[in-house]
Amino acid sequence: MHRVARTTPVGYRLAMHQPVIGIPAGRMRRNWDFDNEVDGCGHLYAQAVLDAGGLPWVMPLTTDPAALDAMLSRCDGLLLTGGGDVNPQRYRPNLTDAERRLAVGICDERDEMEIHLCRAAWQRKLPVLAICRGLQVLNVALGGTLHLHIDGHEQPRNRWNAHRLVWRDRERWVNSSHHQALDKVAPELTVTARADDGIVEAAECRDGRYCVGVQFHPERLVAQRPEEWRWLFREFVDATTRR
Ligand SMILES: [Mn+2]
Repeated sequence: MHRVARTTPVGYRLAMHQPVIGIPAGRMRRNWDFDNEVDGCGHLYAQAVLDAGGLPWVMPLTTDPAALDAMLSRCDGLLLTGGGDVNPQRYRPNLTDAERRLAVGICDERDEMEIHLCRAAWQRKLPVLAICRGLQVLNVALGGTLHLHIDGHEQPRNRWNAHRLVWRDRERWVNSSHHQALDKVAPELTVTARADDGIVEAAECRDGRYCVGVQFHPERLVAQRPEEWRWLFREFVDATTRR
């Protein structure tokens, strides 16, 4: 795989062997084509991958393991995006009704797809960047659990400076659009950033491969403050070219 030059125009970069970054879609549930629902991902995720020199590929929802393995075999990296809650039955077997009511926006099909992709990517040592729900899915897929609800991290507006954290030896300000967070951290992951209240904001693998999860939304931060946040998607896309 070629290393992608940063200063060349997008058209030139598209002509080269760009690393393909698989982005599992969410179900949008727009009923504009009778029962033919729409699968998609937020524009800023794809834009951030393009900006970093990767070729984003939105993977439509399916739970067929053979299809998922075939899709993943075409990917150089996997980007897991934000969305609704993981069905808590996946990590908490004796769920009460009150606990069940805390979950928002469950899509079992998407859980199934993304958990399968996480485990398959892990086996293949495929680079993974997991954002918000993506970090939560990754943690559950690798054996961790989640807090069903936390206070103070669901900002009504898309503020770039909702709260601070220290990550990669620097103080940074991040946005915050989540009402769940990592509880028991999966054995393969280690916490690398927490908010001041102790909530896990970043977790990464222990063994040197590229597997990074963040609880905030860098795709929005890249759009708002590119000079501060471009490095993260570039680091991810660069890791896919080193395998
Ligand atoms: Mn937060």
